Amino acid sequence: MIDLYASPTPNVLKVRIMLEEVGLPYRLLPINVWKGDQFTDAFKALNPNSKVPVIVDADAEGGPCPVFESAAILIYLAEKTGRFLPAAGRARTQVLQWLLFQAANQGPASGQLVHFQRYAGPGNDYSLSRYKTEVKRLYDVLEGRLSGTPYLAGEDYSIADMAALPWVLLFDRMFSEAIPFLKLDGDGGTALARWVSRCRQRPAVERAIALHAELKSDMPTATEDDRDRFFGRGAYAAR
Ligand SMILES: N[C@@H](CCC(=O)N[C@@H](CS)C(=O)NCC(=O)O)C(=O)O
Repeated sequence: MIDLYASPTPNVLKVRIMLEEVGLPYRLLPINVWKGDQFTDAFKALNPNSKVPVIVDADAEGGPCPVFESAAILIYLAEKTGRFLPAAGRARTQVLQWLLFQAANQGPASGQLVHFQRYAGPGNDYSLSRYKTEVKRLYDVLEGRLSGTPYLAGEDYSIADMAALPWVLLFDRMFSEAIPFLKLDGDGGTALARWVSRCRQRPAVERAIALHAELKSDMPTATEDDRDRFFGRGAYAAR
């Protein structure tokens, strides 16, 4: 059994897609990041960086194995099951390259765009523009790649696709009215939109998306102090 420490967020959805794809039994343990569950000693023993997702694989060789960072979790599950990551050679390098592109670029820039578009409020135009521009640049990189191959790593669907898909879906749903380039315009449109449709034809992807949508955000019940702690501002800002 795998325990998945979770909140209703894109980084967790990546792992859920993989778990649904490979069919390993798992159980969800909700973490209320707005109330600070991620800062407890028990959680920090699993992830000293205080973020979800985290998994604990109870059936790992040598005893229960905790893994944090969504890309590391995807690699762990791929190696455990022998699926969605070739064992060696160029094909493996391609998957790891696009997986790390996601983890080092699309993920962080998208997180900052959410922050400045949704939470930071007035007076942050420079930062909003900076992250919008960076996400647009990354969309162009994805568009260029997917114009030439059906999936990010080439001919085959892989953990790199599972990593990149959730942010693209979230942005289409959440911000495409305010930021038009984030809109997915269906089968006739961009290579990115066609890739999304291709991924969504997989029953495991649709299942994971539907299950994940049942997880409700704790944000509406967060107090101003909870928000300050979460964003590292006010009394929680570094001095
Ligand atoms: N690079 C990390 C990012 C994880 C991350 O940012 N998780 C967010 C939710 S999507 C979180 O736990 N935030 C809590 C916090 O920042 O205190 C990964 O890919 O796993």
